[in-house]
Amino acid sequence: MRRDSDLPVFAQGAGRLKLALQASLSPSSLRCKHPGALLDTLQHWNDGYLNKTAPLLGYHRSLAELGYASSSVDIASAEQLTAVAQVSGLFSEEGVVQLRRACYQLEAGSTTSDWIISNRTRAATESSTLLREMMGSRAFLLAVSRIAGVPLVPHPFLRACSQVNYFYPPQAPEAKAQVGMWHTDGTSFVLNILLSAPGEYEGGEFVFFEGPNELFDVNDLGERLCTSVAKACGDAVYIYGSRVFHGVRPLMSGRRMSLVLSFHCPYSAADVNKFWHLASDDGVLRTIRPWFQLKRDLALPADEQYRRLGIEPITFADLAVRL
Ligand SMILES: O=C(O)CCC(=O)C(=O)O
Ligand SMILES: [Fe+2]
Repeated sequence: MRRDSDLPVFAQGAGRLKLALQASLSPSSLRCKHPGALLDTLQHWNDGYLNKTAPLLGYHRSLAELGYASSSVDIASAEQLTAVAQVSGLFSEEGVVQLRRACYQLEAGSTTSDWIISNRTRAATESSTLLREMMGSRAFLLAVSRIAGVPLVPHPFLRACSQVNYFYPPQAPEAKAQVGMWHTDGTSFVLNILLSAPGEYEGGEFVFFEGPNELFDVNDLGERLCTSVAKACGDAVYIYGSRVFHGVRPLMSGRRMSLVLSFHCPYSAADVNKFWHLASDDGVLRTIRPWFQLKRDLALPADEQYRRLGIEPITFADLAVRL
């Protein structure tokens, strides 16, 4: 019988500080290296990999419906911003096939750690032509922006922007199960794309807390514990990651693969990423320079951010087509 507290909660406060210091001491050669072009399928992105019709949103809650009175970005209200949405049919069949291929190939560059997600390949856009071009595609960004409720660009913090997660059951009797601990993300606009089919694994449910962060108590989740119904390969769960506690249950068998993409709203310099969140992953020293670069990138005008991507700006008017 599973209990609500089966999943551990990721370290908060002083515990996270400790992780940051530990991460600072681990030699960088053992940590995630740039995996290199061998991991690249060299497949180009094609907007035909998106479905022609708008994706279907199943379960949908705004930040206001989740219990937040205000939004953390000045340009949108808590009513406008999506907190959680189940998304199906975003990609065409061929799109799912290509995404799966690209993410399988990136597994050779994955590393295992005791961080929130045990086994993953970070900065996936750096190693995959397909993912890099997809994140730069206006059609893709527009589709995600409509789900989110605000115009988006890829998150400028490269290592936080794209990640492929690989979950397996424990490989030996004593081994720890790979899980996604209960956590909130360092970024706010997050698309979690499931790239395994239902028959390929057991367990591994994406769970989330249907309430504001301040009510989250792992020992008393009650009615607010929700399990995502995203099941088919290519389905996704969009979340306002910094304000929705979520996690992935341990696997009983098989393999579960997911692609997690983070975005930023370029019309607001507000960003919830915390130095200590990033440093708990990478170590303090390795976080300092990218941190200051992030602050500079966030301060750029929206038009400039879109110009750098080489696409026409996505405006609030473009979002008017409601899904
Ligand atoms: O694998 C998933 O579906 C979600 C993982 C997650 O929450 C994360 O990478 O932050
Ligand atoms: Fe997450």
